Amino acid sequence: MKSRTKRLQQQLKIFLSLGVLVIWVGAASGFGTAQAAAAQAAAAWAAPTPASPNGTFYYDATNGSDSAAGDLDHPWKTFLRAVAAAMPGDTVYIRGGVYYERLLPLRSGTEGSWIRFMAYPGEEVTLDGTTVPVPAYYGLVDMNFIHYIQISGLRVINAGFYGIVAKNSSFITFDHNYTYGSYSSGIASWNNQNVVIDHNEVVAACASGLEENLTVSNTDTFTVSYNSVHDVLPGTNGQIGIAIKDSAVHGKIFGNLTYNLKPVGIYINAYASHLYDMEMYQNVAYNIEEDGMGLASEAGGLLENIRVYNNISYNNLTGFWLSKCCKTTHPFKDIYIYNNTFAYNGNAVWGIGIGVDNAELQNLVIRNNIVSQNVYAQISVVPAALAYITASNNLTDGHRNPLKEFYGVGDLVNVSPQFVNPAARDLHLSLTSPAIDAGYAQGAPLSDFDGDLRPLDGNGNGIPSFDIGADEFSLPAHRVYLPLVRR
Ligand SMILES: [Ca+2]
Ligand SMILES: [Ca+2]
Repeated sequence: MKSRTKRLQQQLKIFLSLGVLVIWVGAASGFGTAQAAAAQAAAAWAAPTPASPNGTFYYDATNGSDSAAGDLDHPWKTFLRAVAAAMPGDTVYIRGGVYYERLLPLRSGTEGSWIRFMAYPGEEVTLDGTTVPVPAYYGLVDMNFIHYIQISGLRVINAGFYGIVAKNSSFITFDHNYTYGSYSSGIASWNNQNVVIDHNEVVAACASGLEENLTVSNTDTFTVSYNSVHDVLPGTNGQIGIAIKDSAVHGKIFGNLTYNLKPVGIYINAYASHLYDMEMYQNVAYNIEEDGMGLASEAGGLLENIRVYNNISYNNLTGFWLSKCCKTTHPFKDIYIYNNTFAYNGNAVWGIGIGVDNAELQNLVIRNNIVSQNVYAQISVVPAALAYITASNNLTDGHRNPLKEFYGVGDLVNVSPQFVNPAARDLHLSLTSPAIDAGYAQGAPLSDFDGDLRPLDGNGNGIPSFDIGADEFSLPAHRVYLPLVRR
């Protein structure tokens, strides 16, 4: 907290030197007042702003003027001005430059007429929070009870709390944004519906340790896709990479990359609520000091119907951890772990591919996974959990001790998966891998980590069969002699 206070003092100092305090007196004084300031500003500008037809574009630039026309040749200066003017269907293009201002969308779009705040194509737009006070649990980019909004292509750095956040909102898209050095989450969704968080990069977030780098809490129907969440601000511990938590329901988490973090790469945690219907696939976690990926019910909520497939987790302490943290009850129901590759996890003395530490289970299925060369054990299960697990057709490699290892029905035991280049962590299958065509068909995913369709005939016997692991091997393209067509 000491450094935080110091930083705020520093912020205030720079802030005063810029002589822009007038606008922000309200914002600095407490919760919600920034929104009020925006509303006030909107009211002040209401008279000269005609209702705009859908598709009208406004431009905003650091060298603009709020009394200009707001078009490409006469851009406005502040977000406040653009926010006040933007009507459903409008796009606010923000020109390249550095902005020391919060972006607080004020008006909702409508279905089919979203309001979009976007970086002007090809230009670098930075919102720098260094001198901008943000109240605790608010964002540098923040919307509350707002609907049909897209925030796209912005760089949001040094935010005093969240970088980009939506609360109590619906139909919100955050895409192609970059956040760096936020005090708490880089991107967060709280109490929303229909949220898309796609192709963002969240770097060095959660300097404070509060919340997670990318947080989705109490959100109904969402996609978290192709985000890259990585690294810790020097001198801090950072936090979990991607957390889906509380009563999050109907979610898809796919194509994300998490690395160089401390607690967990991707974490689905019911906490005290009923969290259900999640699909988690084609994600990668590596260089995480604790769990690459994990499930939890930290305060007794039911974690239900979680489908985990085609993920790759390596060079972490554990590949995938089913946690019994943190209270006496932590119920899991209908958890499906199919066709993942968990390899090379562990430090000098300990590390597990799949760890089932939670015995409060109804129906856990572990099938078609490659679990290879993890330091302490490949698949390890606490004895009380054994009765609730269906397991088969996994390939485990590098057994340490029979007492530590769990075996499913028909598992390939202690054989090498023959990865293409394990030293470089290319964990695709090579031509002679025993994982090829050795998977269990029922319930297996119909595509693989790369998006290749499954099942393919990988051994040349003419029968398409599912492989074990995240990769479905395709035979090298046969030389195909096309008939010569003469015209
Ligand atoms: Ca196959
Ligand atoms: Ca493949």
